[in-house]
Amino acid sequence: MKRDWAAIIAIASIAAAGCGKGTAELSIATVGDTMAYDVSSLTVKSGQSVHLVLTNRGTSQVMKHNWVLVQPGHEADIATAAISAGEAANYVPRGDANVLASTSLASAGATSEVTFTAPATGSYPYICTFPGHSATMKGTLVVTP
Ligand SMILES: [Cu+2]
Repeated sequence: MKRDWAAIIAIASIAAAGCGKGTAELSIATVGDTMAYDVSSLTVKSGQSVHLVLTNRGTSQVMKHNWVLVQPGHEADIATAAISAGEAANYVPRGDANVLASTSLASAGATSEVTFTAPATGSYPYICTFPGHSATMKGTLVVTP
């Protein structure tokens, strides 16, 4: 019986670890009420499951933030498309292939989160697509092999 439990635990451990990469738990926050993230670079492994939590540390009730991972070179066009998408869509152009992952909008003092699979090895920009924020509210997700 003891041996059976050991086998079950071993199998469960392997399942939890997936292909040995596990889930990357990432946290990012706003710098108070400024249009900036507190982290300008995040690193994960390609194919890894990523769980990112965005915390809005601001107090302004009119300024919300999100976290949008985009294909390199598409920061500007996604930011423009986001305005057309509007607040009801969390300022995320749904169905746009250049959006790789996105959280919903986080109001002051709140969090929003997303779980996604890390893309191929490379460097991917992340931006806040709340109107006017993407020029300064940005960073890079580095995906390693
Ligand atoms: Cu923002």
